[in-house]
Parts: sequence; structure tokens; C-alpha cells
Amino acid sequence: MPTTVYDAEGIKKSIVGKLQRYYGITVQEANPQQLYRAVASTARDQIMSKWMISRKKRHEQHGKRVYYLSVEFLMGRSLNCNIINLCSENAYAQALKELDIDLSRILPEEPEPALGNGGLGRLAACFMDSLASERLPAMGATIRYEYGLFRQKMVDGQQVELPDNWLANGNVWEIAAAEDTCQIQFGGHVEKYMEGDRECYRTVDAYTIDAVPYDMPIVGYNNECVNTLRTWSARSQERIDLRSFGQGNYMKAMEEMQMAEVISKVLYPEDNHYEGKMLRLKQHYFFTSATLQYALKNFKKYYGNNFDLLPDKCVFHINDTHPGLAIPEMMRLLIDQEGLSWEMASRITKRCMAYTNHTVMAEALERWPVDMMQQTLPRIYMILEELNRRLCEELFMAYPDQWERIGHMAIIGYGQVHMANLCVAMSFSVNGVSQLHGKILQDSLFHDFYLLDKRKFGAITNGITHRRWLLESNPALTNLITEAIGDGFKSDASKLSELAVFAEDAAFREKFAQVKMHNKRRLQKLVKERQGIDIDTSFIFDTQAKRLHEYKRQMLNALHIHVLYNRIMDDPSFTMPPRLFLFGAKAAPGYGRAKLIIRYINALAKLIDASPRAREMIKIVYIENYDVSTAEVLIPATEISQQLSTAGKEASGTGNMKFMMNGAVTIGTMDGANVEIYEQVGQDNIYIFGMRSEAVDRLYQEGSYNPMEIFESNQEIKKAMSQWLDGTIFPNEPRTMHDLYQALLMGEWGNMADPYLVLKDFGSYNLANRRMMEDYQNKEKWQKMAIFNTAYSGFFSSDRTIQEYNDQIWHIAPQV
Ligand code: 26Q
Repeated sequence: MPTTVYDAEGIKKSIVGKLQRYYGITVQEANPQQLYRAVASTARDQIMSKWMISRKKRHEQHGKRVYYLSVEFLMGRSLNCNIINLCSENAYAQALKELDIDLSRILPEEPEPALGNGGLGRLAACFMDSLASERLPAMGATIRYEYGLFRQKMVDGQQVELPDNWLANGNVWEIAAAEDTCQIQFGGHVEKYMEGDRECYRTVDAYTIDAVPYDMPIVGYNNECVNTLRTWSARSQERIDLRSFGQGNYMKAMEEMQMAEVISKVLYPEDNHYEGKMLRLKQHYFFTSATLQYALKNFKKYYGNNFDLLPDKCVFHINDTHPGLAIPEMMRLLIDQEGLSWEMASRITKRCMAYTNHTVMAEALERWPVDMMQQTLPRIYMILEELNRRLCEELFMAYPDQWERIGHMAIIGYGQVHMANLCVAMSFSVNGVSQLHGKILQDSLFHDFYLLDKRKFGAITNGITHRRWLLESNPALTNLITEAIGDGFKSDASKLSELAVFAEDAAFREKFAQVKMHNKRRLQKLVKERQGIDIDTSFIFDTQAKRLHEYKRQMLNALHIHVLYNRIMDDPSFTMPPRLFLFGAKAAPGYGRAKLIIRYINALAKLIDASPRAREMIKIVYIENYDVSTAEVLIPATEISQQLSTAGKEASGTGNMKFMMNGAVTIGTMDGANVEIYEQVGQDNIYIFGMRSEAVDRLYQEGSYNPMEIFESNQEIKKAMSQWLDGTIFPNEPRTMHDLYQALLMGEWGNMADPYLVLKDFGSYNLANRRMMEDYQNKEKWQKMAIFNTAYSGFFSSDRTIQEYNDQIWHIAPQV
């Protein structure tokens, strides 16, 4: 196998050669985009040869492989992470220095693949890094959205969405695998026919679309493993159907082409919210079916029709219910295409499918209208009906005459296909994403299923790849840690705990503080360049960055800032340590209330800026277009991490882990993985506030919560919320905040008031903030806390998460 040597000299030669061949220019003449392409394709060459070796080894080893199916992979940029994982940092640094190229100037030229909304998509991306770094054979599978998540602009304090045309300049990292193109059918109707004495089914008059795969290499850290992220692109077959063109149906043919290709056109921008859109259903089936067809084709190459072996060779991981149609699709392929009996097919399918749930919120659970499913995927619907019939039969044995219970567990009921029930019933493994979330699944959401088969339920706490979220995004801290404890933590993050003793070392604390200041300046520069805003690095950097959602309670943070502002304005003797409140959040374009919260935060920022006294102590900056690349600058600069979700609502959270790893101290509720951060760092190194999830549930059940009482008794809340309506916040449109006011105090259309308990938790949040500000003034104490947070973050490496998935669910042998 020809492997090119990539020392600094080789890298230099390659870059110069590429500039010459691609553009006919020299390094001096090249612009940053051209330099980026030359450097990235140099790294790509290096990866290609590894990829080939990896494939060959697997071919020889032919072990088990995981297909990680996810409608989102929020990858972020690749170049720098690839250089790190190749362990070529020094070689590239030297080569680029000698060529007088500034790496930090060319990295931003890479368009960020934003093929995801938030946590679920970013988790999938972290998993890909850890799978390869743990040498586990894996293929990620998703849709090659032509447009990723919208770009966010602020206009007059309001969010405006712009298209994200990330493929406009091509993509250095992907390779089309045209040979694996397959066909996906929609619509039509099912026909029964006989083959001998066997009843068979086929779909006729269906509309067929090509699925074309593009592969992206995923490089393991310091090893020989390169996995694949496969993205499927929809292509019309009409382009080759010359007949309709010939028959003068040119426009009709073009229209149909467009209709087909719209399937992979754009990522739906909703996070933790379900809407029953037909196009979305088609997206889910499209990439799921394509992946399964490929997996079966690949399996048959090695094992022919010995499908009993399938569960020993493939496991399909269903990342939330979105790819859940993998279940009926596998049944369809095994029965209709491979001629297996229903019993065989369902036995095999069940042993191949593992499901992770990411939310317990009712509005995020996927349910498809029966008639939409039947129309769009008639054969799949038939299979779902039969699965449902057999499930209900079993349930009736377990729970005789308990119709309501059975109705809640059924795959089809109340005119809808209930995807979570399908996934739970038909997977051999069901897991939550934090210990608390796993417990909530067992105790409430899937309780009845849990009683029937306890063994298949579990909880595996999420993680983040410390390669991207520490080594790549925080090189200054990485160097300091390496000086202190060596670089063993790079492949084994649990070694970060060796840092803890350095908390007692005054010189180390000083250096740790200097690193934070360095990163604050880096953010200062970004904010100035991108938004033209000056921020003061002597302020405490306090960040809440995550999707905008009521349950994540950006409102709690905003209301608290508002109260602080009033304290400053009302009491001339009031002082507080100067604090910069940073927000980063996109709102789903159709989520009006979330967009209103953005307006509120921006209006507060303006109000505070207008007061000479307030702006000495408070500054708010809303970071525009929060994405992976922005997070990589924002998180290392942060000193306080805001994790405020209503207890029981945030399945895990993963941003919380990134902040912790970068030495930020958390103020948060006992929710999701916050609970485990608390367990890792201990109560002295975190600020916990608010109701616990059991208490929240009790409060909901009692139905006795009355936020108006809190409003009336807490003068600070009352004053701030009254200013929502009296023109203080929106002088020109005093009614702007009316909907939020109503939702928090009265509720409407039968909804309870303040369902996320903003007012209920305000007092406790306020006290936690007070304690925190006192502690911040004790420099030594604060620095120790920050160091402990980094030191005890090793548990949250996704390497650990992936090891647990493998030990408990997949049982794959690493590539040797
Ligand atoms: C489904 C069907 C139709 C339309 C939209 C959706 C949809 C899309 C995205 C439903 C949910 C999502 C995203 C969910 C998500 O990001 N959940 C987060 O997952 C993280 C990783 O496990 C957790 O850390 C977060 O707590 C959880 O909110």
C-alpha cells in the first residue's frame, strides 16, 4: 500500500504542488480560500491512505460493525481536528511557518457543516470521533442536506434566518460513492401475489428516487482507524427519463425532478419539537432505507443469505425515533426481497436494533398520522399494522383487559403511528442519556414496557469528545495541562484527574488564570470583529449557550439580569462584581415565544448600555449565529456556565460538560447530566439551585402552582415584569411582551401558567447567584474551583460513553 511520508518537508511540497496544479499560483499569490483547499487536501491525501488500510483490515477481520443512524450530525469544521487526530500538529505548524502561512487565518475558510440543530446532532458527531478513536468499526448515516441549519442574523434585536448554502464552494472532505447508489420508493399501492404457495407483496405505481451516497472520513486519534460518515443525497431518476422530455413534457419532467430532490434540500430547524410534515417523514425513510439497503448488500457480499448471522455482524443504532422506520424497513427487505418468513425476519430485526431516547417532553415525541404514513409508505404501513397487531396480542396476555394501558403502548393508536413505542417494542436495547433520564424512562415514559422486560432498559451518560472540546478549542489550556501531567490525558481523559493536586499550587493557579484571560481576549477579538462590540475582559464571563427553548429557561437568566439592573438603578450604593452575560442561541423560526425571549434579551442589553452606572457592572452580548465554531471560542473563555433547565426536562445536556472541561463553574439545576457533574466535582465546586425533578412532578400533579402569588409577594419580580408592559423594555411597542407576561402569570387556552417554573425557581436562583458572586471575589477559592472542574471532567469524555455503549449494547471487536 503506497503511503506518502508527511513530515514537514512533505507537507510543504504537497501544499506548493497543489496550489500550482489547482490554481497555477504560488503560496504568495494564494488567497486564504485557496490556501485552505491546498492544506486541507494535503491532510485528505494522508487520510485517504489510512482509510484504504482501515478498509482492508476490516475486510480481513470481517467483524461486527455499528451503523449509527441519525437525522442529524452537527460536525463542525474538520481540518484542525483531523490534523490533531493524525498527530501531525507539529509537522503542519512547521511546514506552514516555513511557508509563512498563518493556520488561524485559513481555518475559518472551511464552511462549517451544520447538519444538525443542537445536542442530538452534536452528540452524534462526538460519537463518530470517539468510535474511531476507540478503533470500533462504524458507519454514521444521515442526509446530505444541501442547506444546513439556518444562519442567524440580528436585525433590530430580532432573529432573522438566512440560508446556509454550505456546499457552494464544494466540500474537500467528501467523496461520492456512486457505486452504492440505491432506489427509494414512495407512494403507490401494495399488491399481493403468489410465489408457489407463498403470499408475497410488492408495491406498484410507486415513485422512485435515487439515493446517492457521499462519504466523509472520520479519523481516529493516534491510531490506524478511519471510519465513514455516509451522507445520502436525493436525486431524481427523471434526468435520465428522456421520454418525458422527448414527449414535450420538459417542464413537467423538470418539476418532478425538483420534487424528488427536495428531500435532501434542507434540514428542519426544529429542536425538541415535533411537527407532522410529510416531507420530514420522507427524509427519515429516505436515509434509513438507503442505509439498510447498503448494509444488507454489504452483508451479503460476505455471508450470502445466511441472515441468521446478521445480528452478529451488524447493529443499527437508532438515534432518537427519527430513523425508527429502520425496523419495518428491515422487515420489508428481509421478507419481500430476501424471502424470509415473518417470524424469521422479526426475530433477526429485533436482535439488530438498539434505540436511544433523547427527550421525555410530549411535544417532541414523534407521532405520524396514519393516513400520511399509509399514503407515503404503503408497504411499511402494512408491516407496522402487523407489528402492532402482534404487539397488542402480547400485551393483552400481560395486561388482560387493560385497554387504556395497551392503547398507550401500542404502535398504532388514536389515528397515529407512535414511533417511540415502535422503537421500544422492537429494539433489544433502550437507553436514556443520563442516569436521571434513564430513571425517568423506566419510572414514567416507558414504565409499562419496563415492567415487561427490565433487562433491555439502561442509561448511558452522554459525553463530548475532549479532542475537539479541549485539545482543538483550547490549545493554551491543553499546553498547560500537558506541562503539568504529561499528555496521557489525550488518549485517556480520566487522567485529567491528576490535575486536582495542582489546585493547591499557587503558581499553577496563576497560570490557569492566565490561560482563561488569554481565551477571554480571543473571544473579545471575535466579538469585536463579528459584531463590532467592545467587551471588557475584567468582567466575569458568564455564558448560556444552547438552543432557545422555554424549558431551558433563558428567561430565568434574563429576568435575573433585569432584577440586577433594577437594583443598580434603584439603590445608588448597590455594587456587584462586573459581569458580562453572554447568550448564544438560535430559535426555531416558527417558535414565536422563543423569538420573543431573544427580543427581550436584546432589549435588556440596550437598556443597560444606555445607563452609565449600570453598564459599569453589567453587559449583555447576544452572540449572533451560535454554531460549533463559535462555541469553540466562546466556551474556553467562559467562567460561569448557566445550566438552568426545569428539573426533569433536559435529558442530559452536553454543553454543560464542555464548559466544565474548560474550567467554567456551573450554576444549574439537578437535571440531566448536571446531576453527575455535581457528583464528580462535589457540592463545593458547583452552584445547585431550584426544585428537584420529583418535586416538579408532584407540583404538576397537584395542579396547585400559582405563579401569581409569587409575583405578588416578590417585589423585584413584580417590578421587572411590570416593566415588560409599561414601555421600559419596548418604548415603542409596549405590548410586545404581552404574550410572555400572560404565559408566565395566567396561562392560556387551558395551559397552566408558567409550566417551566421560572417564578417558582427564581428565589433559589437569586440566592445561588449571590453565593457565587461572593465566592468569585475570593480569587484563590475561585481558581481552585475552576481547576477542579477541569480535573474531574474526564468522566464526560465520549470515549467513556462509547466504551459503555460497546460493553453494554454493541459488543463490537476493535479493529486490530
Ligand atoms: C422530530 C420529528 C419531527 C420534527 C422534529 C423532530 C426533532 C428534531 C430534533 C425532535 C428532537 C430533536 C432534537 C433533540 C435534541 O437535541 N435532544 C437533546 O439531545 C441531547 C443529546 O442526548 C441531550 O443532551 C439534550 O438534553 C436533549 O435535549
